Amino acid sequence: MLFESAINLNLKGANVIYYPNFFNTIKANKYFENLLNNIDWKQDTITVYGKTYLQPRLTAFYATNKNTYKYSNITMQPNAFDNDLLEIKKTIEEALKINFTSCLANLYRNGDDSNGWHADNEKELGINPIIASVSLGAERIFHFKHKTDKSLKTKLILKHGSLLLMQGETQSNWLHQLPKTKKTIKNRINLTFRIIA
Ligand SMILES: O=C(O)CCC(=O)C(=O)O
Repeated sequence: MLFESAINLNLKGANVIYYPNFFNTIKANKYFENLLNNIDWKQDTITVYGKTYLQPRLTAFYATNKNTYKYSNITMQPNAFDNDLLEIKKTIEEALKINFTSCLANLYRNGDDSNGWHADNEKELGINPIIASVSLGAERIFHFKHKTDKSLKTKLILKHGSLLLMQGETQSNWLHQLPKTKKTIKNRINLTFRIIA
C-alpha cells in the first residue's frame, strides 16, 4: 500500500485526494482477477427521470450491516464482505483511519459501460459523506464538474490500483461521471466504500 504520493485536486468547495499507487501491481492484479471472477455481478434495471432502462454496467453491494442502498429507484440488498473485499476494506480503513460499513462494486465491461453525471448524495449517506473509491483493471477517465459554476471542471485518469477519496462538501457542490469511451478497452472494476449507518 503506497500512501505517500497523494495528489490533492484542489477543487473549490470540495475535498478530493487521489492516490495513484495505493495498491502495488501484484496486489491490484490479484484483486482484479479474483473480484472479476468471484463477485456475483448483476445488471439491474434503473429508473431515471421516469425512464426505465438497464444500467450500463454490472453491480454488487456489500455491507457489514443490513442497511440497503437506494438509488435511481433500485434498492440494493447487502452481501457479507469476504476474502479480497474484506482485505481491501481493512487496508483502506487502516490507511485512512476511517471505518466503512458498505461497498458498492461496479463492473464496466468495455467502453460502452459508463456512469452518468451524479453526486453521491442519497440520504442514507448522511451530510458530507466520505467515499473511498478503488479502481482496478482498465484505465478510465473520470470527470468532475461544479454544480453551479460552469467554468469549474476537471478530469483525471483512474489507474489500476488507485484510490480516489471524496469527502467534505464534494457531493454538495460537484457532480462526477465516468463517461463512455470509443477506445477498445476491457473490464474495469470500481469499489466505492461508504458509510451507511
Ligand atoms: O466507477 C467510478 O469510478 C465511479 C463510480 C461512482 O461514481 C459511483 O458508484 O457512484
